[in-house]
Amino acid sequence: MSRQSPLITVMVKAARAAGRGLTRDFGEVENLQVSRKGPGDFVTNADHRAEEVIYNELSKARPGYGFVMEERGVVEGTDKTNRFIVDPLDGTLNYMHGIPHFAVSIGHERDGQLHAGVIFDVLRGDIYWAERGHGAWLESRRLRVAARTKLSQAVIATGAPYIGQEEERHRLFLSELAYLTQETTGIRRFGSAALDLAFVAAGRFDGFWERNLKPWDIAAGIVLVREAGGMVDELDGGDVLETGNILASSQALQPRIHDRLKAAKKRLDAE
Ligand code: 2AM
Ligand code: CA
Ligand code: CA
Ligand code: CA
Repeated sequence: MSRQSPLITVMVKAARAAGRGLTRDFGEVENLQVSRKGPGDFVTNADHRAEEVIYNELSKARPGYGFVMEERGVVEGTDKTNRFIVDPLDGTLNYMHGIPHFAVSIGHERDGQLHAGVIFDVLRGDIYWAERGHGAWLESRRLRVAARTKLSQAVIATGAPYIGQEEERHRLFLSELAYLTQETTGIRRFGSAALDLAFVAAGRFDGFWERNLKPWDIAAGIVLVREAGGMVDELDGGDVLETGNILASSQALQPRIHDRLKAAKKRLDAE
């Protein structure tokens, strides 16, 4: 049973509408207007345009709902129980460089709990969606996290820190990478946290970890992974939407990856 609820239908429509603009402008990278939010943190007119389209679509279909958006920030709603968490373009750096790997991510929170998520893999045309209690889906195909139980057979995705972040963060990442490259089949770094999580839900990646992400990077993906039977945790035991330090994988692999990441941190602390 893959019938989308009215809420999911609305979220999918907004994601597709934003995707049309992103697809149209993708070939025209030389015309992009780019500005800088930090030393390695860019935003383009394509990000802003996509966010505008999503905001207009969603606020028309669900008046009163609140919003948390990467570029516009928080828009308080009159409805205090429902809120959308929006990343209009996840993978801006890929987009700017003409690398065909980026997504639209729309999460939905109800009563302070993640409730639904839609991730649109724009260039492949794939809609990933999930709603609490109704499973995770790629179009009409039910998703399950991978069944592999051995770390030695696992492909794990991650995201690296970038220019402008503290040296400590870079050192921790390199330590984590050193542990996991030695014990897994492969490590991947594709540059869109939303798609990394969608790929975990789809059983392509066996796991994904990254630190310091924002709620809009991961809200939709968390619902997808959980509804695909996987686990999502904060790396040091806190609230994952607050810290953005995320580990997602299957029930079987989660403790194994966690153990290796902890060892990597301990090793660094002991140095
Ligand atoms: P973004 O493209 O929406 O900004 C990949 O590691 C994740 O981190 C992506 O979800 C990306 O989201 C975000 N990201 C990548 N480089 C970044 C940077 N320099 N500053 C802020 N966020 C970044
Ligand atoms: Ca950004
Ligand atoms: Ca993002
Ligand atoms: Ca973004």
